[in-house]
Amino acid sequence: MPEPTHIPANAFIALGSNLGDREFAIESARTALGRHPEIETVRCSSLIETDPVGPPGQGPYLNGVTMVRTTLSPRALLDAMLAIERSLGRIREESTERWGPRTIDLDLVLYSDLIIDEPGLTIPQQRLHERRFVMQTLVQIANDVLH
Ligand code: PH2
Ligand code: MG
Ligand code: MG
Repeated sequence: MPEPTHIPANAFIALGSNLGDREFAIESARTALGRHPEIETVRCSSLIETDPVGPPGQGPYLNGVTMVRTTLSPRALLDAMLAIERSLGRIREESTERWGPRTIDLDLVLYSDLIIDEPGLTIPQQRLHERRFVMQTLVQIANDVLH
């Protein structure tokens, strides 16, 4: 039996890339999200170039945020996002370094007004308000959301 369908929820997904064709990676991830039968794209921010936060010696990121409406649970949405990262060639070991460079990164930053703190799943995203590289594009499409 598939997981039961949930009441539709709004969620915000942050996308980032600083390796290879960054724009292609992010646009491909957005396309894959929208193609998922239980995910509907509501709004997309622009993509902006941001200075890397993390270890030195890595290139600038391209960052953006997508708002979706989904009947997936937070955990099932996260699993779908990780599957998209893998399908786009992200190798988790490409950087054993924390906050090292990555071909594509999808982070679940907000899911409805839920607060979740489980292994691998923290919503709202940790220190979201401090991450300018997320906030700068989140505010473009989340004008009615309070964190
Ligand atoms: N993601 C990180 C670490 N550092 N820096 C920028 N500018 N943009 C990111 O998306 C980013 C980062 C961890 O995922
Ligand atoms: Mg990230
Ligand atoms: Mg991530």
